[in-house]
Amino acid sequence: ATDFGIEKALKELGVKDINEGSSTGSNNFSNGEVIESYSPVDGKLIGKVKTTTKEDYEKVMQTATSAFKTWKMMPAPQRGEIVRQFGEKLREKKEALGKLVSYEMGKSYQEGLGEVQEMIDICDFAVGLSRQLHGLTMHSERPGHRMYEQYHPLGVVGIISAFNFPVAVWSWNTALAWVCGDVCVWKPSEKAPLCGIACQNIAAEVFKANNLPEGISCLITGDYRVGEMMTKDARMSLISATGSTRMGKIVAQEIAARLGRSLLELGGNNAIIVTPNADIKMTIIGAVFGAVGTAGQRCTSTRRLIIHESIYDKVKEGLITAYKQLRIGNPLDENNHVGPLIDKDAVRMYQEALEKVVEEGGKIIVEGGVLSGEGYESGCYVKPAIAEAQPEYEIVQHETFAPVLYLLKYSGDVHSAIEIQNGVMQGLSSAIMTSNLREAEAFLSVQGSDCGISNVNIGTSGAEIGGAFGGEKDTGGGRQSGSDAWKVYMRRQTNTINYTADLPLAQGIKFDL
Ligand code: UN1
Repeated sequence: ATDFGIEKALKELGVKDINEGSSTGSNNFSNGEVIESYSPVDGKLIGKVKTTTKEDYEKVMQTATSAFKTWKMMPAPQRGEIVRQFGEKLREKKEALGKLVSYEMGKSYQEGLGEVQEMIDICDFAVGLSRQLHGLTMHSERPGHRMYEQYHPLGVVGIISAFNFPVAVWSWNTALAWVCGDVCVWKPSEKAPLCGIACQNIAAEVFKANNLPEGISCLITGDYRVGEMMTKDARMSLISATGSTRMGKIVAQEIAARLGRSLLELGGNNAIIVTPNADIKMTIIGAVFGAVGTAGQRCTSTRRLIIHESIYDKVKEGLITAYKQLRIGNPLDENNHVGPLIDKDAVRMYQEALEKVVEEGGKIIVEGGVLSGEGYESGCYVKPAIAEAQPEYEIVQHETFAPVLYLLKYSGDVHSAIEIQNGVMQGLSSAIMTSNLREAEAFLSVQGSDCGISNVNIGTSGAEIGGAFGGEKDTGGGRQSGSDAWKVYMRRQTNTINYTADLPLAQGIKFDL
């Protein structure tokens, strides 16, 4: 049996001989308990990593704060040049890193490559941005005065990321933060620590080649206890956290208690509205990729299909046929569409969701189940399932991080569908399938979708890095990646300069001495 080039990739990324949890890059401060990283692909142990203790954390923060002193003084376009080099390194390591992502996290190799491509793209974006960290110039109400604003580096940015995008989410934050002049301390998911080490190694190489302190990028490892060291630490100027709503609520409160700044990108409960004017073929492809891609473990995964009654049966039949063609198995084998879930806990939550929907009165139309036998030894492979349900079911209101799709029927016009779509606590991604202009525009209008991402004739997942990524309500309100998301990584300063010999006061206030 082939190992799909895994050994070679691990070696290339410097994560081959990680035992008893040694390296977190050359910037290695982790001396705590050992966490083991098992691959959901074949159940094998990939490596052991030590977690960060309180003392280790202090050292990391000293390294980071001292690196900030150097880094913030470098002109932004020069910082952009470093990020350009980092992007080049990622191009060299794309196959290896894509493979590690696939092996440690379980998404398909194609999607692993796609994730590294998102890293490369955000680097390109950040390089351009490094010459465009613009502020505005305003007209002062006072004669002989000039008023403008500028953006300064913020400080240490803490990044807490989830297992499902174990490398890309870090890069969206870090590439922007770096050109903005910040240094980063990253806590990758304890479920994918080797991806973190691989990225740190790549970044360290670039900093070293440029005689810059590696503390510009720091890695810490562990679970929520390490996360708590970050959230409670006033030296963390910003914490960007991606993960569950449950985690986000805890993190947000801890940061708010010290009036810190947070950027949250949390759960979704994403829906596609399928109107009578939808292109059915396109709908099926978009819905199936959205629901089963990454085994339903994207925060943008399609969870709900809101289908008009007039085409309901047609869409349902199309989905059943498509699901029959899905090949589930080793994600490194490019013949397979669906890989494993991240671990057995995830499998249990998937099973519970299927039980719950039936309990609530739903009807399973594509049977789920856990796969066993040859190729499925890890116990993490499950069959993507579809259930017919009602919008108000508790389980439908809830984000289950697995390939479970709920079909909901609507009657009436597009506004009834929008009401169902908005009738959940989450507000990340949404889509409508229609070739009718009125329906499409209504969906995007003020009466339309309440999500951070709203698409027409595209599924809910697979957003490009150029747009701002994130959503409203329980999704946390933060925006990462493109557009002007960079502003949260900087501090804004308003400057007013008086170039006359008089001192007129604003608002025309008289104050004569
Ligand atoms: C996530 O699942 O945390 O839009 C991010 C997408 C990807 C990012 C998902 N570009 O599906």
